[in-house]
Amino acid sequence: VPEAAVHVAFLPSAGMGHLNPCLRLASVFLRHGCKVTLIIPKPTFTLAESNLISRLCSSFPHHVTQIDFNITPLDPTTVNTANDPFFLQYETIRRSVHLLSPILSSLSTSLSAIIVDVFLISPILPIVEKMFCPSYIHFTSSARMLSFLAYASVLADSDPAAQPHPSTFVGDAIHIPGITLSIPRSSVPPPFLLEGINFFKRMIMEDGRNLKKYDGVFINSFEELEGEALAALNEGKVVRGLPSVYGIGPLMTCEFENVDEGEKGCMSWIVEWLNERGEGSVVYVSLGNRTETRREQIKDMTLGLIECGYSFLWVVKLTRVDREEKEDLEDVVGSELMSKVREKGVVVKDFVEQTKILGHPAVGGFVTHGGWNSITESIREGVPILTWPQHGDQKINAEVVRMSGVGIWAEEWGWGTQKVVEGKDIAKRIKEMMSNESLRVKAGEMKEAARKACGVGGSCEVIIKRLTEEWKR
Ligand code: BUP
Repeated sequence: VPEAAVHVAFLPSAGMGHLNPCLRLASVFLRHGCKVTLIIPKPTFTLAESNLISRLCSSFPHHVTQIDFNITPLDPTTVNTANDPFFLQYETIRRSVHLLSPILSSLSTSLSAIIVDVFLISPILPIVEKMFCPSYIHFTSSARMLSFLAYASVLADSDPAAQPHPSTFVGDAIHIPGITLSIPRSSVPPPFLLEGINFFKRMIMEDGRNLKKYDGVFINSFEELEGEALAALNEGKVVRGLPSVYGIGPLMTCEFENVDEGEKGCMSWIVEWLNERGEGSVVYVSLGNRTETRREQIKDMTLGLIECGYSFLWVVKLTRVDREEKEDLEDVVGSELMSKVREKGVVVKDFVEQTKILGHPAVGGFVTHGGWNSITESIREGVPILTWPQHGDQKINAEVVRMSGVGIWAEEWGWGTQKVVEGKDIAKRIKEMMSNESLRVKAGEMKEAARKACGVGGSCEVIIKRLTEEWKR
């Protein structure tokens, strides 16, 4: 195997929402003939993550090297992470970055570039600044969210007294220069508005500023979807001095993501079940990888799905971390309701191959929490979207869905973690998504634009070719 001229290192953080796009981006570089080194925080957090990493490494044995980054466990009681195991993992990785110094300095001279996950912007900066190669951030959310991150720290700097209390400078809405629709206070990620310092708030404050010290930002978005935000970021309207923001999306699902026949688990019968359904007749429901659906909501969700009248495939999470999943849906909703569920739909608790489901012709709509990967995966397949934000950046992403015309946002439901939405309201919104012809047309058009952007000669290829040529010099 000839030695590749360009060698790129990737440092992801935790959770499939970060790992999936990181490995897809790594695959883009592999397709362009680069060599890739993955620096993986160990132990990996979920089973889904470790399986995915193994599959990428075994698919490209000569071009991908994996280096373990052994993180030091933190005492959870010493960290303010709002009891979120994912936040605890992020914080653990952030506090372990000093252990990367020897690894990165030994790699430094052989690397053409290093691409670091958004959650590590500030902690890793002093280390990457000493390296001999350019460093980039991989931003795993929308360009609209990146504008928020970049601009919130400017707002905070303009009123240093208010820094510990962003509530005072957020006001009713954040008006970001160059972005037509402002971000209402109700869409701001909730931890940002809490009193006192927390993981998320600190990240926004510090990282927004430190972003400028990197050589660029990779983002899973594209012109037709978020042209205004991408232009505002790149033209210095949002914040002056930001590095280039490279819209290399929508990232494609890759061959290495295919699960081996023997490990397919529920996917084999899900595909068989979908094969028997009419085109565009099934609602796919998944509120993400990091969000367990609250007990109080599960019953109404079940009622809503039964009442909507469509067939449905519901991926339900009863606990946050997959290793802890023990109960069945029947234990939660009872056998009577469960028999009604079985008449119209299927419910699974396992990790599914989501992009395969979204790409199946039977799927006609997607009820999603609004994780940015889920949104872009749905867009790539032309599947209309109903967003039900649960936390974090998801309301900001939901606005992108609504503005682009490819889906709707049940804004009146608020955050999924706040109140119980009644079954009849869920059924009403699902019917609206499934029967709205203009959504379907717009989703089809956006699918075409997405395919062009990531196809031969598209924006992703143009950017990657340009950068890899620059790195060779
Ligand atoms: Br659940 C689930 N199968 O069963 P998001 C998720 N995924 O392939 P998140 C599966 O995980 P954050 C499943 O396709 C997407 O690539 C899905 O990322 C995949 O949301 C990823 O959509 C999930 O960005 O992350 O994980 O909640 O909250 O950080 O946005």
